[in-house]
Parts: sequence; structure tokens; C-alpha cells
Amino acid sequence: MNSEHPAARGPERPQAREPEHPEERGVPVGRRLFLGTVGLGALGVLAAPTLQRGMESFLAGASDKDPTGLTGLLPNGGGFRYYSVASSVPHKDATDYRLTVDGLVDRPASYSLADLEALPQTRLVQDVQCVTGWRVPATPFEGVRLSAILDAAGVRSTAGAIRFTCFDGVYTESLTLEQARRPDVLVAHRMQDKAVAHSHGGPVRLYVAPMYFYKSAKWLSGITVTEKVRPGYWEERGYDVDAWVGRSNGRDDEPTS
Ligand SMILES: Nc1nc2c(c(=O)[nH]1)N[C@H]1C(S)=C(S)[C@@H](COP(=O)(O)O)O[C@H]1N2
Ligand SMILES: [Mo]
Repeated sequence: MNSEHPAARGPERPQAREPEHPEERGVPVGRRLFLGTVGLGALGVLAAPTLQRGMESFLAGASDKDPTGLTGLLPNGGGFRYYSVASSVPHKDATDYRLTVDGLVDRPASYSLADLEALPQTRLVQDVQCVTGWRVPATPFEGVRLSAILDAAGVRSTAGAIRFTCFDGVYTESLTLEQARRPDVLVAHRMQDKAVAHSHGGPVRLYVAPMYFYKSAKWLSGITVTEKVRPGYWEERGYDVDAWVGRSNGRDDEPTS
């Protein structure tokens, strides 16, 4: 864990959750957090509320340190909020952007932006849902299916998962191989029918349509095929690895009972 980051500092540091209790499955999140609190005893009392506030307290921390007060307002356009766990991120463009593919593959590769643009393109339009509650309806993303990049690399039979790394130097994400091969998972270079802006993770970000937006790693620079899932940045801090919208520890819907 990197103690330089506001999210990793101080009494509000999100605590890792114990593995999910079986009886929590499928229960709406408010109820689930309550059950988790009871089930986990003293640890739960600390962990559940801090987990719930993890990303918000991170953002609050970022704006506290910003004398201009602009961080908290960073609109990122059309209902999006700007998230970065790194305080500054280098800018990359068509001249210096590279995406490397390595790990348990027969043909490691390095793609430029032009290489990615030359491959067959897929455009998806679905709602973006952040685990902290905000949603942006019907957002177009366009790029190369992750499955095509994996097929080109020749994934070995021992492989079971993907680890994603980012040129912010901090953020990581993960998917199982099965999830990564879904047709609604893209290596995206367009968002809202424009080139992905730097603030949105450009020139290339991951887009995992069926999952909470934290799975959609910005400033994507590495795809490593691994044997097992290695939990990503927010997952190490308690968020679900399987981040299906409405079926994981987010807040898609209020409890219905
Ligand atoms: N590299 C990187 N990717 C990231 C994040 C981050 O902090 N760093 N935050 C995630 C979260 S929690 C969200 S909601 C979205 C926000 O994307 P946006 O800034 O385009 O709104 O990016 C996701 N991908
Ligand atoms: Mo998020």
C-alpha cells in the first residue's frame, strides 16, 4: 500500500474486508453492510462504514488539499467526476503511448495508438455507474475488444486472469480470463464519441461495461496475463473483484425491504 496517497492515510483509511459471508450474497448493499457489521464484530464496525466511504473520503481528502477548491468541482463533463488515485499523471499521445501485453502468452506485444486504431473497432453505449452512486446514462465507448488482443497474444492454457497496469504508476485492476473475454470489455480510445481525454484516462482506458466504473482502468499501459486474479487498487481496499453492477458491494440500488 502506498502511504503517499490521501486515500491510504489517516484514520479514514479503508480497511480490507473479510471474505464475504455466504449469507450476504444477493442482499442489497445497505442490508449487506449491516449484516457485515454484525457478523464481523469489532472489525466490522470499523470496516464496513469506512469501506462505504472509501472513494468519497479519498475525493474529500484531495479537495481539502487543493487551495483553489477546484479538485472537488472537476466536472469531467456531462455528469462524470474526475477520479485519480495519483496526484499527477503524465500526458501521453499518439507519439509516445504504448500498451504492452505480456505474462502467460505465446506472443508478447506492444501496441501504439495507431496499432489499436487499425484493429476492428467496437462501439458500445451503456450507462456508466460509479460504485459511490453517480451514474451517467448512455455513454458511448469505442475501441478494440480485449478478447481480440488476448487472442492475438495467444493466451496459454495455465492462464486464469488478467492484471491491468496504468501509466499513472499506481492504479491496477484485474479481471478473470472469462470476464476479460466478454464482448462488452474494450480497450477504449474513444469515449462520448471523442478521443478519450487525459482526464478520462486517455489516450487509452479499459472499459468494462457490465461492472462498476472502478474496473475501467484509466491511462491503461499494461495487460499481463496471470494464473490467478491479483486484486486491483480498490479491491485491495475492500471493493469486490467481481464488480457486477447491482450485484456487488456498490450502491446501485437502495435496499428494497
Ligand atoms: N488509473 C486510474 N483509473 C481509474 C481510477 C483511478 O483513480 N485511476 N478511478 C476509477 C474510478 S473509481 C472511476 S469512477 C472511474 C472514473 O472515471 P472518470 O475520471 O473518467 O470519470 O475511473 C476508474 N479508473
Ligand atoms: Mo468510482
